This record gives sequence, structure tokens and C-alpha cells, in this order.
Amino acid sequence: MQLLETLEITGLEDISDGMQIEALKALEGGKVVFLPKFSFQLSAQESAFLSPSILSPKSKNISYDAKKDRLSGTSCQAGEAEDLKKMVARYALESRKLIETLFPHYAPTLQQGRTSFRPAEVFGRPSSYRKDDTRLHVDAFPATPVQGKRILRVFCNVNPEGKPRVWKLGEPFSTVVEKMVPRISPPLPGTALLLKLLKVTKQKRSLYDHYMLHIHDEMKGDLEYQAKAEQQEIRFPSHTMWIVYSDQVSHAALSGQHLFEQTFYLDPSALANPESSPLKVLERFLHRNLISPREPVSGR
Ligand SMILES: O=C(O)CCC(=O)C(=O)O
Ligand SMILES: [Fe+2]
Repeated sequence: MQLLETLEITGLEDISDGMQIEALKALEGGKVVFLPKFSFQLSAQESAFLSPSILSPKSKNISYDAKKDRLSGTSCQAGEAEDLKKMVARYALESRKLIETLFPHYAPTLQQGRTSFRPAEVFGRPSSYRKDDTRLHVDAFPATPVQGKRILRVFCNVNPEGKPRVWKLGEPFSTVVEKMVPRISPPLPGTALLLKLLKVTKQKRSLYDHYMLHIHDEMKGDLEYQAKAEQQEIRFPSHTMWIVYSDQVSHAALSGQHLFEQTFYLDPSALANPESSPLKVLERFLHRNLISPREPVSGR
């Protein structure tokens, strides 16, 4: 399968109606929409932030919450912290503009998630297997149930030395489901409520979230799967962007340094083809509803 849908745009004005239709079909079909001639521009002053020294000691990423206009994960202080926040906030804004222009179908219902700036090298970084993004996985967040909502991410490699972001892309979501879901037991009754009461999760963990989280963990925990699953290495050059449904596309980040990432959430009913959503794929496989109709819909 062709894993990338490449669009040679140099600016938002290059986006045509035909391109919007093709890009939407590719994205929902599980491809990565790759923009080799489109990037996020840093000023000379902002380039000074391209260093892991701006991270606070325990952080891997700088994280920005656009709703609260709050930045975390940095050791920068005062004016420097303000300038850093401005840079990350600009990425939040520009990546949203990109999505709204390329996928106008999503514009009315797109929900803004976290923005992250990742100035540390990925390769050789120690972590527990669950947090190890160098292993193939689909995204699912333990503390942040999405209740079926899509996770749409916009990446930009801003490496100043021309170093690529090296990823692997794996098998289609339906194949992942066939291999992983039979190993997963349903949650014990009351678990979701308990996790919420103990504040392990911000919202109630739906059945959908239960299965997605366990798929994520099963994939990462299975070294034979990691070695043998169909996979392809992709090198995203510096000064390029790519867009992906990371809840659907198996991916791993092997190496690279200096990346921006913006997360958006989208209700599956807002898709051009809702049947392609992980929610619908899982519901068809398990022959049951995975979201209770009374479940409150959460944001992040
Ligand atoms: O940092 C990266 O290149 C991607 C890591 C990853 O798996 C993710 O952001 O979902
Ligand atoms: Fe991921």
C-alpha cells in the first residue's frame, strides 16, 4: 500500500478543490498526508529555542494548552518563557489554519488539543515500554479518554541541521485489530468509574478507550510483533510537514530532533467516511457498541 499522499503545496493558496477531496480520502483511508514544500518558519531569535536545554529537567516536550494559553515543560523564565510560548502558540494557530484550509469539511467541529515542541533527540532515550514511541503503536492516552473521538496530528520537522525525523509506518488498523483485540479482555465491571474517582482518568474511560489503550500496550509489549509486522521506514526531511490520524496509523519515531506537533480531536460523525474510524472498525469486529449513549463527550 502507498503510505504517503504527497502534496507539493508551498502555501495555503496552492490548495485546490480537487486536492482537498483527494487529501481527505487519503487521510481517512489511513495514509499520511505529506507536505514536502510546506513548513513552519522560525525567526532567527526563535531558532535559539532549538535546544534541549530549554526543557525542565523531567520533561521530554514543551506542552502548550491553547485554551488556557498555558505553557509547561520549560526551564525558561520571564521574557524568554513568553517568547517561547508565542512561538508554540503560533504553531497552534498556523497548523489549525492548515487543517481548516486543506480539510474544510472538518473546520466547523475541529477541537484544539495540546501543542508540543520536542527539542530533544528521540534516538537512544530511555523509557518504559509503554512510553517508548520507537515501537510501533497507535495513539491512545491513558489519562485522557477520547470516547471515540479521532486523534488528528500535524507534525513539522524544524531541524536546523537538515536531520530527518525517521519514522516507521506499520500495518493497516484493521490488521492491527485482528491481531491484538482477541488478546484483550473486557474491563471488570466498575473499573471505569473507579479510575475516574481515583483521578487516574480525566473522564470516564469508555469501552472504546479501554480497547484502544490495550491495543497500544499490546503492540508495544510484543517484541515479535515489532520485529515481524509489515513496516516501512519513512524519513521526513527537515522543513517538511505531515498530517496523520495517529489513532489509526501504526507509527513509531526512531530518531530526529526538533519537532512541532499539534493535536486535534474530531467527532467520528464529522468524518467524510465515519465507517473508516477506529471506533467503527472496532465495533464491527466486536459486534457491540463501545460508547455508551449517555457518556459525556470530553475535550482535552
Ligand atoms: O515524536 C515523534 O516523531 C512522534 C512520536 C509519536 O508517536 C507521537 O507523537 O504520537
Ligand atoms: Fe504516537
